[in-house]
Amino acid sequence: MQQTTSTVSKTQQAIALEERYSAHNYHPLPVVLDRGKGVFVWDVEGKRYYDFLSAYSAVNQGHCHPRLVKAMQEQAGELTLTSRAFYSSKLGGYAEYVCKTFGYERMMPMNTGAEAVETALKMARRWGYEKKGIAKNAAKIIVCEGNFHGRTITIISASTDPDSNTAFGPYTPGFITIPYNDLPALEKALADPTVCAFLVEPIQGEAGVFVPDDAYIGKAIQLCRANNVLFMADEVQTGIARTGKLLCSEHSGERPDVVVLGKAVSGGMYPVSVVLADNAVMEVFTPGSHGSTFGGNPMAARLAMEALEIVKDEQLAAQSERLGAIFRSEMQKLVDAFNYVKLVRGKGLLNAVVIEARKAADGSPKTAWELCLLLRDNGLLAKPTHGDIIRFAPPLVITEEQLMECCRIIALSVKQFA
Ligand code: IF1
Repeated sequence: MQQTTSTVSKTQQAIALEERYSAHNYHPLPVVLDRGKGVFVWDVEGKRYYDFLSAYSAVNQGHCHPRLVKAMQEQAGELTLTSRAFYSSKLGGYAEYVCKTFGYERMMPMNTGAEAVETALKMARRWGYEKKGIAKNAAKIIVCEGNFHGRTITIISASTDPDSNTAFGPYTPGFITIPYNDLPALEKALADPTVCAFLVEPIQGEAGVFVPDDAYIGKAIQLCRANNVLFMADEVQTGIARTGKLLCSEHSGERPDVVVLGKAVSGGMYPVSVVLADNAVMEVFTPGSHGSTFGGNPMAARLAMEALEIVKDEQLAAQSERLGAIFRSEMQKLVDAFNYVKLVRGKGLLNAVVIEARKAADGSPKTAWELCLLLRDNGLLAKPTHGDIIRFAPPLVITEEQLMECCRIIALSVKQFA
C-alpha cells in the first residue's frame, strides 16, 4: 500500500529517494538539510544545527552570505558564461584581483579543486620538460602518504588510500610517494633529477587534520628551491583563512611556487578554483594547451571577488586564529576528562578530535560515528573521517559566544557518549 506522506517523515522520504536514484558513493549522516544561513543549517523537519563541517571548508564565509547572494542574483541577470572563446568584462579584473590578493604574477581560473590540482600537475610536468630539461615523458612528481588531492584517475594514482584508488587502474605513472612530515625522505626523493614538483597539503585534511612540525613546510620549500623542483601547495581545504592565515603556507614564512585553491574561493556558492604561479611557470600554458568550458566565467569571477573581499572585510583569518585557539583549549579539557577522547589537533578553525572506538555494555559499537549521531541530536553537525577522527570546522563567521555554545554541545555529547 502506498504510505501517505504523513506516515513517512520528510527526512525518510528524502533519504529513500536519494538511496533509490543517486549513486551510493557516500555514507551521509542521516540528516536532510534544506536551508542554511551563516553558521546554521536547518533540516527538512525545521530543526536547526550548527554546521561544523562547512561543506569540507567550502563555506568559510557562512551559508548564503547576503553579499554573495546579492552578487549571484545580479550577475545571473547580466551574463553567466561566455566560454574563453571570447574575452569577458569580468575575467581581467578577477585575475588581477586574485594575483594581487595572493601575491602571484599569474592565475589559471578553473572550477573544482581536482581540476585545479590536475592543472598544477600538467603545468609542473611541462615546466619540467621545457625549463628543467627533463627527458620527454620522464617527469616525476613527489606526493605524500595520506594525501587527498581529489578524485580523478591521475590524482587517485597518487593516493595511498585504498578507498580512493582500488579497482580504478591502470594508474597514471610518474608519482613518488614519501611519508608526510619527513624532511630526510623528501631530501632523498629530491635528489632524483627527473623530479619536477612536490605536491603537498600544508595540513593533511582528509587524513585527519595532520598538522606537520612547524618547520616542515618552510624547510620543504627551501629544499625544493635548492633542487630546482616546484613546491606546489594544495590549499583547497586549508586556504581562504581556514587555518588562521589567508593561506596556510604563510605559517611557514616561505612562499610556494604554485598554490592550488578551491572550495571557499566562492564561499560555497559555485564551483570556483584557481592555480597561482609566477610567469616563469605559468607561461608553459600556451593557447590551446589547457582550458575548460566554465573556467573563469563571469559568475565565478563576480562571486570569487566578493567572497575574497568578505574574508578581508570580516577579518576571517584573524578570527579563525583567535577562535581556533579557544576551541582547542576547550577540547583539551575533554581530552583530560575522558579517556576515550584521545587528542585534539589543528590550526585556526580546522581542527579534529580523535575518539577511541569502544563497545557499549550490550556489545554495540561506540565509535566516532555514534558520537556524531549524538552531536546531531544535540544540534551540531560534524562527520568522522577514517573511522575515529571527527573533523570540527565551522564557518569562520562563527562568534565566540556561538563557539562556546558549540563547545558545550560537544562536551554534553561526549558525556552522553560515556
Ligand atoms: C570528496 C576533505 C575529502 C581537498 C584537497 C583537493 C580536493 C579536496 C586538499 C578536491 C576535496 C573534498 C572532496 C569530498 C570530501 C572532501 C574531502 F578532505 F575535504 F574532507 F574527500 F578528502 N584538495 N575535498 O580536500 O576538490 O574536486 O572536491 O572540489 O571527494 O568526498 P574538489
